[in-house]
Amino acid sequence: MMTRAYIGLGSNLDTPLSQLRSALKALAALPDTTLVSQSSFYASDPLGPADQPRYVNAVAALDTALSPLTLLDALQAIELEQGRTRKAERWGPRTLDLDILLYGEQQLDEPRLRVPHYHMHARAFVLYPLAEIAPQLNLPDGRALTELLNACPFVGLERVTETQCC
Ligand code: ROI
Repeated sequence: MMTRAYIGLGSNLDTPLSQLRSALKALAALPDTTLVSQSSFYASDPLGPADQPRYVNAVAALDTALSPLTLLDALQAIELEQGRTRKAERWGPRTLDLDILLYGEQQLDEPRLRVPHYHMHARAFVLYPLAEIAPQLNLPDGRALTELLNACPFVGLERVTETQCC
């Protein structure tokens, strides 16, 4: 059985756009998984500590037979392969962040994994790329993505292409 999962991608170190491109290739190569679609890339100022580079974000849709925790393990392995190190600083810069935003209609609250992702409801750099690939989406709690977008202005987001970006 395949489940549609949405993955948030983010990077603000070591040429973020190429980090995201490599990560999308790695997602497409996951076992028992199909990369269904990917959003454009969006640049934005860091949320959290301001003394770090701008981020590039995107969202990907996967159809996967991996369980949520197996998928999480696979995403963390990709982060590590792309040079991510876990630093003490909370909300510090990173080469690659891969978050499970949604996993089908499931709501999970486990020590390692909370789904829907706990901050996605209010983050423009998650909601706008997600809306690009899944405009009709409803969250497991019944809220429509469009409703969340109405409460979250497109402020500070910039759609980027290869030539414009870091
Ligand atoms: N800020 C932006 N703009 N994009 C991110 O992906 C992002 N990720 C984070 C924090 C540090 C909260 N800020 C971010 O983890």
